[in-house]
Amino acid sequence: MTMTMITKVVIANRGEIALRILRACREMGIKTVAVHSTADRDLKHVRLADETVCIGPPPSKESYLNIPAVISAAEVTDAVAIHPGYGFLSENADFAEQVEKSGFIFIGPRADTIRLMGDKVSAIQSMKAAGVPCVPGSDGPLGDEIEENIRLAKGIGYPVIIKAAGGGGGRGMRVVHSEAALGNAIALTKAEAATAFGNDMVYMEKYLENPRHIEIQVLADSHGNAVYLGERDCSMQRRHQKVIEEAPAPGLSKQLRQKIGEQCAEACRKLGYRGAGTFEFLYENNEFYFIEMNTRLQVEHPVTEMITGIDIVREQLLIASGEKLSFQQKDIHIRGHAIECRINAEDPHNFTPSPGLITRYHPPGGLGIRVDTHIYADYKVPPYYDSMIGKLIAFADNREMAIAKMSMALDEIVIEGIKTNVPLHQMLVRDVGFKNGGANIHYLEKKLQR
Ligand code: MV4
Repeated sequence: MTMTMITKVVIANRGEIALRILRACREMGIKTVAVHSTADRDLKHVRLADETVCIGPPPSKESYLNIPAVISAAEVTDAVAIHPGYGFLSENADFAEQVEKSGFIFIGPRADTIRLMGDKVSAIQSMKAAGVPCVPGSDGPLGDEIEENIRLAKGIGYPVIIKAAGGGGGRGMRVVHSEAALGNAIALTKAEAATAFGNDMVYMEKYLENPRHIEIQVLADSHGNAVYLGERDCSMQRRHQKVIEEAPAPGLSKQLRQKIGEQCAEACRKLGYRGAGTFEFLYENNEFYFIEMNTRLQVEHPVTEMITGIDIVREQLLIASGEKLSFQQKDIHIRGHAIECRINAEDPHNFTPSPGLITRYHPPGGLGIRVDTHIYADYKVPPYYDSMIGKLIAFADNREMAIAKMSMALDEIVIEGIKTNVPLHQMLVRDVGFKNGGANIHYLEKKLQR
């Protein structure tokens, strides 16, 4: 494996994660190039970067998703590597491939790994073969013969769920409760998938009614070493958007953590996985069921950093430069509890976006409080992008104390000029269902209905 000193990185993202990546680079003595749209000249990381390149107009398609524009920015600045952050081009296998073909390092997994995991059918087949527990299901794409599909569903047992191979993150799925509804559901999901993803392949799984969403963070180097950094519970969500994440998952035993963690790390070794990654599971009745793998840095990575003391972005940069992991599994210790609240520029009652000028901003602070945000007083939140403007992370010895800290921080933070979901978080951290821990993926939506 070749070692390449990464001396300059293009940050192909915006907002808080671009700033997060810039900070890691700066600590390591790596020069940074901020690429930005014309709407993003005032982003904090653009001001801090060593170099900046405007890559296009506000719409993401013409800027942050414009592959030739991003790669050109690396060329004109003579950068060594490109960090894609999350969203945008981060899980685009063609982008990763073109980055490497252009002579730059893609800070992430190999392009073929991204492609393998992007197809949910091949992802599940690979994981099953590598010993990761999966949801009982079709073990491959559904064929056109309805009799065969009926037999399959009967074997799995209703309810079943039909999912698009090209979907993921909640797109392209349909729950089926009876044999009578099966044929139509498959046809509809196929038709939608063909339009949405250009791929009508669908598969079938047992539908789990009340699972939690627990994910395992892994790191793997290019020398065959892989470790797991514990899990995160991301069950507190609305319409497939996570609202609060925490680590470790309430009530998960050390033994179960070690078992599922080892299975994920071993799968990384078998697959030749490289970089940071996340195995997404549904968790029900003390059992893990793999559903998808994310091949990127995730929004909620800070809760894992807080409980392990490992800087995940720094590790991504070291792995990309060809270094071996500097620690083994036995060196990784989980300590305390971390909770993250995603702060969105949105109406806390109807969830509509609320971009505009931030007239006043006072961050909270104190021991165990971390604020990952790019906002500042007089910053104008543009209307073109995701409404998340920052993350508030609380870390303490145990969950109860982390909740108390978070509650204080939410009462202390001042963001004026725009609406934010801080009031929603204030309500949630006082909610008995949240305080008890271990709520399932439907909890928040049901609570909001009441
Ligand atoms: C499921 C499921 C129940 N059973 N699969 C939604 C997002 C995508 N990543 C997978 N999803 C689900 N797959 C089976 N077999 C329920 C969901 C699901 C969900 C999963 C994680 C987090 C939030 C969710 C909200 C609704 C449904």
